[in-house]
Amino acid sequence: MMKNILKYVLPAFCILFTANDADAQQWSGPKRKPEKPIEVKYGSLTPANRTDATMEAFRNYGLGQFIHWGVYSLAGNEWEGVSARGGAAASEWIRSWSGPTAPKDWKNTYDNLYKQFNPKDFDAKRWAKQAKDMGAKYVIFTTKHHDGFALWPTKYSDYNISKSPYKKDIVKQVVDAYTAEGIDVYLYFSILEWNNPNYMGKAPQTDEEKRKFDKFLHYTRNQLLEQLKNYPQIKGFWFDGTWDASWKSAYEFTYNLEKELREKHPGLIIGSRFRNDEHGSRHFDSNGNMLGDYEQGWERKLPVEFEWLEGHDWDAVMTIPPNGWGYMKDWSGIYTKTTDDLLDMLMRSRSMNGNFVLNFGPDGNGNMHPEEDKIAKEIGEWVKQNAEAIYNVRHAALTPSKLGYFTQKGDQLYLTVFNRPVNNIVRIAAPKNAQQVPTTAELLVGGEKLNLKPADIGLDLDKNTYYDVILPKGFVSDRAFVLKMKLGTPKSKSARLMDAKM
Ligand code: FHN
Repeated sequence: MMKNILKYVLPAFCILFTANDADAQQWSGPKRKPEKPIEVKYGSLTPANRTDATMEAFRNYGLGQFIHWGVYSLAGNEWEGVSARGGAAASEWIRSWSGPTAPKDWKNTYDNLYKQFNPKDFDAKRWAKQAKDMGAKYVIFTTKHHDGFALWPTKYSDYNISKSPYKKDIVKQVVDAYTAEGIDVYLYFSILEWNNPNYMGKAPQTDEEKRKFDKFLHYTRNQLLEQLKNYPQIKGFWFDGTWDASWKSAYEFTYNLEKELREKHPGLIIGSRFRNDEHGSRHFDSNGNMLGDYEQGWERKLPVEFEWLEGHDWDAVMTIPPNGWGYMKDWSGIYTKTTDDLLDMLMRSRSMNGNFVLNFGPDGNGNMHPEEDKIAKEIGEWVKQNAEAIYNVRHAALTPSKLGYFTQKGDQLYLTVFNRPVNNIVRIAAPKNAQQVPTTAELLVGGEKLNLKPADIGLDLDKNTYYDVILPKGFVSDRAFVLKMKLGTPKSKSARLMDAKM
């Protein structure tokens, strides 16, 4: 048994996790910086914190939707009643299913599945309407995942939607429907392709390997230019599968490709996952400068400290199940995030200037999982009521609250309370030297004015002053609620208290 786990199951997980392990440290603390600057020729192509309208819009999105859809959705993480759990790293990775539970000749079965791809219920307008009702301002859509199956009729590979019974261009329908709803579209594009004979994980060594990989690079370039031409409304690309040594070795090509894409499509947004510098540094070049327009490594994780972000734009992409981006028929026996969990993550992201992107994995017919439908509806109801605290807001320079998350717009301060105090007094801490402190408070929903009073609790060595907002008697809320406060100059300095003598 153990032998089988080592032989079959571990490699599948290792592909997914070692790939990301090397970069993992980037996302859980301050960024690494060399002691002395290093010469970097293939570094960032755009200024830090772009100020153009497209990037400003990105900053203000707040909430996004990710959709993983493809041939893997037909399987739903199982095949003929046998679950792929434990045998494949994630539902959209089911092609790499291995070990004792894997069906016989599985890869071959998978590679022929597209011949059954005929999603009878697919209606991009319905998805777009749902996303709009949820409050999403942008969508990231998988045009091609690691299996290489293209959901648009690409001229550069036969493994594409036009060869399936469905035939029609799915990417076009998604781009058009979401754009019509006022939702910006970003195309997810996996560089890595499992069944492309010209793709390889290792850096090409021999002339033959170099020739093949070069072909692959040009194929990738062609597909990207094709997407820009076919779908000129898109705002950006969301790249994935860029961690292999082969892609990393092509830093000159990828540098020029990024330049070309940007020239062809002014304003295009590309995250930090696309390419690396000549020293192999991904996301950030060897001097710690970001490679791309925003941090693209917050995948199923969120920053703990605002300072870790060093002022970069960023988004976090999140699954509802623990992992698994493509459709999973069976959600039993695993913890799936609740609406409250997700709203907490949304507001945590917003409090640190990030966007929160929630993933959906429709089934092979084009229907969302019923639980996803429910969550989207619940999120939408909450977001609609509390929109002011979510969109067009920035990080507030106040002492972080254990009760929830601050966001700010001009002199309006919002505290989204997730942990309601038992005494109904929401205590807000402002640094003693703060130029702006809360002066009035109300409930965002309903606008009821609340009593706000300074609370000079006189704790020695304390760097804060406090403001207590009293919740009305009988106030009930079955989800997080937002306090809206007006910021103004502090009315009086708190009395200088005598230091304790010990
Ligand atoms: O391997 C993929 C995975 O299947 C999924 O697409 C996620 C989404 O961010 N990206 C990769 C893992 O980092």
